[in-house]
Amino acid sequence: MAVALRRLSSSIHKPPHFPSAASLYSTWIKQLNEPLEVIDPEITDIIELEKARQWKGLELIPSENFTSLSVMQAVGSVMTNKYSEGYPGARYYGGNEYIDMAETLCQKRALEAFGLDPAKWGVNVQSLSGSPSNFQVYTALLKPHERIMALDLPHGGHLSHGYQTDTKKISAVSIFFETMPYRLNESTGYIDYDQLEKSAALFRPKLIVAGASAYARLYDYARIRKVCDKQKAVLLADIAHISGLVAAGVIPSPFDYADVVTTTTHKSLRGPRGAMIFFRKGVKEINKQGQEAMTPEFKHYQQQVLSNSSTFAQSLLEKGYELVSGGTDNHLVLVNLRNKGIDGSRVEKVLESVHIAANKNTVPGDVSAMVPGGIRMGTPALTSRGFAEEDFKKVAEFFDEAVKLALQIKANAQGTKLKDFVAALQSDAHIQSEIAKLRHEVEEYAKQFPTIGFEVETMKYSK
Ligand code: DSN
Repeated sequence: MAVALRRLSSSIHKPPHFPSAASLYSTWIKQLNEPLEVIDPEITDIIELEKARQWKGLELIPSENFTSLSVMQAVGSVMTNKYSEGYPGARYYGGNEYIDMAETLCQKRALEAFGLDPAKWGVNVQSLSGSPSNFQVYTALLKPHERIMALDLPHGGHLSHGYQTDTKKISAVSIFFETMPYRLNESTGYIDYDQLEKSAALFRPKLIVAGASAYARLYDYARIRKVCDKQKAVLLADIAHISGLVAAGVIPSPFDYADVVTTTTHKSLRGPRGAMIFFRKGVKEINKQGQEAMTPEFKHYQQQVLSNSSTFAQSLLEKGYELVSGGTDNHLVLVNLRNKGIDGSRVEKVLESVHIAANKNTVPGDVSAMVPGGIRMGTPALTSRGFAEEDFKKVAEFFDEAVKLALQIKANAQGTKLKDFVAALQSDAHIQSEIAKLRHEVEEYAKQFPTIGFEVETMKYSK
C-alpha cells in the first residue's frame, strides 16, 4: 500500500500529465495485483537470501522446522483481509461465513490430530504464538496474583511460564501472577518430582505447568497430575516443542492427565506459525480419525526425528560431550560445554559463522543467561529435509570441528570478554580461513538435501 501511495503521489506531482481519475484507478488496481518481485524488489531479495540460508545451512534449532509449500499457500491468501473477533457463528463483524468454515475445519482437524473426542475436548485455534496462548490460559483460569509453578528457565523451562530471578521479574507472567519454579535434580538432569511435590505443598499453586523448551527427557504427567489433585490445581501441559511427536504417537501424550494443553503449530508439528489451546470438557469416547498429522508418513517422520536425535546424542557422547541428563528421549539434545572449557555463546557464534544454526542455552548451575554453559540442538528441521542417522553423525563431526575452532579462537583472543572473542573470530586470518573451509564443507553437505517450499532452480542465490 505504501508503494502504491508513493507511486500515486509521484504521478500526481508530475504536471502537465495529470492522469484522469479513471486512469489513476486502473493504475492503482494494476499495482495492487502486481507480484511482490515487481512491487518490492528489496523485500523479494531478502526473501531470496533467506531461501539460500535455509538451503545451504544446517538448521539445528529444535523449535524450528520447514513447513510445506501448501501451508505457505494457505497462510498467504485473501483470508488475511478479514476481521473476525469472536468464535465461529458468534462474530462481532459480518461477512465471516468462510472464516467460520475455515476455523471450524481447523478446530476439527486439531482435535483429530491428537485423537481427541470433541465431546470431551475443545480447542481454540486463534492464538498467534505460544507465549500469548499461555498468557491467555492464565488470565482465563486464574485471578491476578494467583500462584503458578513451572520448570525454572535455567533448568529448561520457558519465559512464558513466569521466570523471575531472585531480584528481578523477567517475564511479565511473574508480574501479574506469583510464580515458583520447580527444578532438575542436578546430579541426574531429570526433573526432581519429589522436590516439586514438597514445594507445591508449601506454595499451594493454582496451576502447574508441565512443559519445557530445553528438556531432553519425557514428562511424567501422571506424577504431576497427582500433585495437582492434591493441591486442587489446574494442570497445563505446554507441548509446544513436542506436539508433533505427541500427534504421531511416538512419545506419551499429556491429554489423559492435563486440564489444558497449549502448543505452537510450527515446531515439531511442522504447520503454520501459530498456537492452539486445548481444554477439557466432559468425558466421552476417543475419536480415532485423523488428518495430515495422523498419516503414516507423519508418524514415520516423527520416528525418524527421535532416531536421529538418539544417534546425534550418541555421536556427541562418543566425542566426549556431556549432555544434560546424559542423553535424550525426544527431539533435542542439551550439550553442557563446561568440561570442554568453552561456553554456549562463543560456540553459537562459531556455529553461525560456519552456517550451522543452534542456540546457546542455560544449563543447571549457570549464573548468566547471556553467556550460558550450554548449546541446544534439535533434529526436526533437518529430518524434514531428509537427514537420517548417518547424516547426524556427520552433523556431530561438524559441531565438534566448530567447538575446536571456538577453543582456538578463545586462546587467541586479546581479552576474556565475548567481544574480544568476536574480534578474534573476525580478525585472525588463519581462523578466517579455517572458518571458510568448514563453512564450505557444511554448505556442500547441506545442499545435497532438498529444499522445502521452493525449488533450487528458481533461487537467485543458489550459487
Ligand atoms: N522460541 C521457542 C524455543 O526456541 O524454544 C519457544 O519460545
